[in-house]
Amino acid sequence: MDAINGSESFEEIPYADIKSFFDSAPALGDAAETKIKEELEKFIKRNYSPSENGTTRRVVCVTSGGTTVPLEQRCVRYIDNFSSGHRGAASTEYFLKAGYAVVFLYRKGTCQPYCRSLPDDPLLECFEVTSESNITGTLLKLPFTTIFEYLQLLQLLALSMRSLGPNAMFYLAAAVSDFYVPWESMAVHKIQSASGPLDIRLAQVPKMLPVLRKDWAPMAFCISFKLETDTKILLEKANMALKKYNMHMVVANELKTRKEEVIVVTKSGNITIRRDMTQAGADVEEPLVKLIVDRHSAYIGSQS
Ligand code: 9Z3
Repeated sequence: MDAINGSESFEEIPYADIKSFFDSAPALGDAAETKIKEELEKFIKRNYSPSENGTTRRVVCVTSGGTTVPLEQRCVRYIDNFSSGHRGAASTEYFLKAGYAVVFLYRKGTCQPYCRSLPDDPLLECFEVTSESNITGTLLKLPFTTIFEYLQLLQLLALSMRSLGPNAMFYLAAAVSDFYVPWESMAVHKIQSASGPLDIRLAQVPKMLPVLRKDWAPMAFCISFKLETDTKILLEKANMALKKYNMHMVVANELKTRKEEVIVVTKSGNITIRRDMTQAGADVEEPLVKLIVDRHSAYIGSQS
């Protein structure tokens, strides 16, 4: 089997579950969807189309922060997935430095590129960008909150980036909910405490990674992250994700040590990346992004 491309057959993709997830998800809205599509098209054209400015940049979609699962349609309460967004924000800076154009798909209110060391001060929230998206020359920021928004945006993005072939990359550092309350079975109004203890049944979020690889952007270079708190199962789970979802690389990390060390799992072996403890301010993202950029170059070379 080809070590980089991976010519294994995909596991059975749950198309029916995926369709019902998207069909029942609250829509982003026609206006918002059109605006995002236009921005993406402009961004990709500006950075990728050589006729625009003479240079062709690779484009990476970095996802960052955790998704929420609302418990009520008029949401007062929700379940959250842990992620400060530090990994995504830091990695975005290094991808930009390496010459990539970055679409930063991030959870509202989490860590932003070039603002990583700002203190965690609620006052700073007042200065948060309030527009739906935020675009500069080589950085396009798109915010999400819920699992519904995140997956719809990821699909939109993947379909827009499909035309870039192997020059597109997905770096999926966001912490994505595994379980959710389907919209149609969700309480409309605030759940009342007078009714006694609350029983909630959560459905499984259908796995979108195999469909991203197979249908949405089949030529893109795809890196997913695997987070565990039990080190004993971390590598086994990361290996499973690599094979089951046909990822090019899976970055395995443990919650407690995630800022010190990650293990990059590939079909040709594992690579441990550690933060350089002798260097003040060094992080694990710099060597991680360097390795990934090198592997992406090899991948592009193998496709041409
Ligand atoms: C990660 O594993 C990220 O590295 C962290 C980064 C969320 C731990 P921080 O944002 O932390 O710097 O505070 N992200 C992926 C987590 C995830 O939900 N992975 C899924 C899984 O493990 C697969 S897509 O099942």
